[in-house]
Amino acid sequence: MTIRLTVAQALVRFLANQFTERDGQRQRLFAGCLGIFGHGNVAGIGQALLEAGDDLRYHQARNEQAMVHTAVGYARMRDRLSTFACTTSVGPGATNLVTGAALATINRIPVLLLPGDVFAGRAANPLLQELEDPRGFDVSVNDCLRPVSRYWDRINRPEQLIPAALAGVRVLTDPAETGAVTLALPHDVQVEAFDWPTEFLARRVWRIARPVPEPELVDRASALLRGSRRPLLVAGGGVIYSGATEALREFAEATGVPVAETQAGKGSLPFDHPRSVGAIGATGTTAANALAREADVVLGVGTRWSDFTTASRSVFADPAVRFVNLNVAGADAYKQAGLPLVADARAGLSALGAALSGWSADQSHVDNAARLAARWDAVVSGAYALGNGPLPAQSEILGAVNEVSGPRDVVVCAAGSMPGDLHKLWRTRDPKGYHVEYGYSCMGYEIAGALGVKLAAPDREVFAMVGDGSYLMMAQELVTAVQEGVKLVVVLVQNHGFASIGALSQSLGSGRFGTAYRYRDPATGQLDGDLLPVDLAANAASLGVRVLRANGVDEFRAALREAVAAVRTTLVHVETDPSVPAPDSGAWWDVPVAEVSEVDGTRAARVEYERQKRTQRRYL
Ligand SMILES: Cc1ncc(C[n+]2csc(CCOP(=O)(O)OP(=O)(O)O)c2C)c(N)n1
Ligand SMILES: [Mg+2]
Repeated sequence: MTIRLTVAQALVRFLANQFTERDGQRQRLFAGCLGIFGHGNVAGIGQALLEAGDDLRYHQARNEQAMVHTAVGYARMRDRLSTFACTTSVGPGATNLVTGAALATINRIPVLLLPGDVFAGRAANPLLQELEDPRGFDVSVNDCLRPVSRYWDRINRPEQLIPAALAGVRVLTDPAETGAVTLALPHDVQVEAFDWPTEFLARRVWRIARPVPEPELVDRASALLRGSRRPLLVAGGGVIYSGATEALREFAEATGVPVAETQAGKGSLPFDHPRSVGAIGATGTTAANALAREADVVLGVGTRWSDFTTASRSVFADPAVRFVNLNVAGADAYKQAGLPLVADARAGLSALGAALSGWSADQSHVDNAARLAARWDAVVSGAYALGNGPLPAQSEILGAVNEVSGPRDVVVCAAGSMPGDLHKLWRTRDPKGYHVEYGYSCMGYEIAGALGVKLAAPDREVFAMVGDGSYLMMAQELVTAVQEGVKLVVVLVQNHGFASIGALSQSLGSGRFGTAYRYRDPATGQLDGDLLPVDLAANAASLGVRVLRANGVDEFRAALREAVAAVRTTLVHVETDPSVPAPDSGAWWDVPVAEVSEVDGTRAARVEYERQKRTQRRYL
């Protein structure tokens, strides 16, 4: 049996019929298709979406990069079991996807990208917006998407769609391989008709695997832990995506091993769980980092050991430290010369828990961890209530959001000084309550990503935490939120520039050069004049959202309550003092400093850099 459809119609029908299943729960793989139309997709995928209607609902975005962020926000919130497809025109619409694709792939979040591509038939090339590479007409700007995609293909003939679509969905639904998948669609091929086998378009259910670890390696891991005196568990995003938070809690309660969390893993345990020691690494707590420094065996679960997590390979300081890595991706499981348990986090934790039955960590170690965690908790309380004036410190704003938000609500952030402050200070009460994109830390993810989070979890309040820099880079999806009737609470923290990079610059001896939003001063020739008169609150209001301006923490808290009570997207604008950092945890981050310089500050920073550099290890 065959059915005659265009390539675009067949693809849309195929996408509408893909499902995932895990633990007996089945859902559509594609909740819909985000898109912006141009000549490269309007008559192909656009026409097919028109015919498909609610079988694959179309959502109009404002910017192609932003729509990938929205898809990522959605897919992460749905633990990677469901996502969006993203359709673009040819040329600039397609290359706008590159940043979003990199973000998806680095964070291991599934997103399907469908950029239009140049004529496969080449009847009238160069097409408007075609690169026209003189070395060969088979190259187009879509080749930029190859290194940032986990599967990339170009559909030059209709029948190629069958193996390409199946391969693409396999990658999207493979927890170890997932990321951005790109199917580039030449716009003449999109509208070509073909007789498709109906089996290709029939409902297909992709079972999300929970691979189990090798029993022999579980025994070896268990022996390592049984012999440890100061074990530490580091929970990464894999714990949450796998739905392993309950298994983790049982493991931690049975063994007493303290649990630290990466950015993506924050929320693996509630902040006040007796075994929780909070964030680890460059933006960690003093508790987790003190335990890391002394740890003899570190059990990493679902973490890819980024530089922030390891404080650039300096925080695990015991020369004899050994790692056990429970990870569904082999490449991560073998890092830090770890004992590799290549397995699903939930399956692996229960296997390891069973092998450790009857064992628990030394009581003195468990008590020490609890004491350190309590000490950090008091530091957080202090940071929430600094009473800084005349402008509040950022930590007070985060404290107010934490207080006003409900336990199941979600905080979303990505770049600037807030992700680090949130990692240290946010009191997470629900596994899905903390959503900081720190794989790519991409300015502009905040609002677009929050839109995806809210689409995935309409029953939760979603707080998008946006710095003025991130806002200026990408705020336009507020219009999409208004259009779709999706309610967000946006907290816009105005500190007149890149406070995070300013502080980094200062610490490296470069005196905040080029990081504030200030006029060029004709006298100095530098960007150190008066503050720019930008009014981002007025800007947000012009996009159709409700705006509340708050001065100080009390007004901010009241405005936030009003925003929570509102039915439509509301932005609360607050100015903060960029000079007050979050409490320090003493961990390092490797940012190389100039080896020779005329600037005193740089030379001093270089001395300190070389000192820190000596604390870096290789873990061989
Ligand atoms: C797309 C992108 N460009 C550049 C950077 C580098 N960067 C990281 S934070 C930052 C400044 C962010 O400014 P803002 O949103 O105002 O937050 P603040 O630092 O003031 O807290 C920059 C430029 C980035 N992360 N993403
Ligand atoms: Mg700023």
